[in-house]
Amino acid sequence: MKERLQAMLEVARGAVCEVETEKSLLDIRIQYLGKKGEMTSIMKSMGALQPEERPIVGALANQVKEELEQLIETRLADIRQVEIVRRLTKETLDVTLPGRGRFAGSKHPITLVTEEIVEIFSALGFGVAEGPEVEKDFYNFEALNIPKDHPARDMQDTFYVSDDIVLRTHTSPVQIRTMLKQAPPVRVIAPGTVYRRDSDITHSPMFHQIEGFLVDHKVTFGDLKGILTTFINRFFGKGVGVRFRPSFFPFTEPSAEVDIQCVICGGKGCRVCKNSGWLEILGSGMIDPEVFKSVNYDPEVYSGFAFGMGLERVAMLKYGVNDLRLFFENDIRFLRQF
Ligand code: 2NM
Repeated sequence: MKERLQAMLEVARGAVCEVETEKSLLDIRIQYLGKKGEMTSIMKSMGALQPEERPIVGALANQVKEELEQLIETRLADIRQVEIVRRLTKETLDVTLPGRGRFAGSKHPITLVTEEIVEIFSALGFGVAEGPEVEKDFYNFEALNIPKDHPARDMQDTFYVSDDIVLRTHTSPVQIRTMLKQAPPVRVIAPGTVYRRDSDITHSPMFHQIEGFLVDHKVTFGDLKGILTTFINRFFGKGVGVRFRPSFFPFTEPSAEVDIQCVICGGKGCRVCKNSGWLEILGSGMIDPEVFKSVNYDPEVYSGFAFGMGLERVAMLKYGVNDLRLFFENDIRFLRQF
């Protein structure tokens, strides 16, 4: 029995010394000291000893058990120490490196197209003007030759704050305010938020526009075509097809809508251009003499053109966004792509 204990201790000592990992050391502990381990089985077989031998062998067994436990503890500490040294040499941390940048936010696509359009018109000599979003009926409608019974004034389309005060339905009131303050020559664009009583998958009650105008002596429809074609070539790319189509607005005469060749299908016809090959992107025209009269410009002396465009539509075409609602939901997964 004594020999068996001594022999077991020697074998275990060898195994503990050879082992390299914490995992295999713990396996050894189970093998010798576990419930079904060798130590336990030796302890159990002590019942077969002579009664006078039992205390002697029992004391030795306890001694061997303790020594075994001690061996394993020491080896475990060694293995852990070796592992720490290994990690310290292998894993390096350069504390002089600059920190990783956090996502700092990005500009909203509507902001991006606004900035780009403002940039293009600035290069063409246009200034930028802003005005109130809560506007007097006079600036929003009356001065723009939109008579009291015009469909655009219908309760359907306009948010009325009171009888005389509306949420502006376009940024044209900014042009009116500009003309009332400033004599020609004048060229200004007005970016901003506008409001209409319209809400479905393709209409938001709040959206964004840029309108612009230019007034001077002898401004012609040719000037309008030149400026707007230049703008389109710079914004959508040189060589994109442009066409001017007769239209009607109360504040311009003649009026034209401006189409570009479909940027999705290249003019072949697709779902986005409803198989026409063309996309409407601008309204425009020569400012009506009635508008000049409301701002005390002499229509016999001056002429000018004006135009307007919806920024959500332009942003959808430019960035290939197929759902208007994405601009207003402010989902970070959408916004951080710009
Ligand atoms: C458009 C289309 C055509 C326009 C006219 C004026 C003003 F005040 F000068 F008369 N501002 N904006 C205008 C003209 C706007 O948007 C579709």
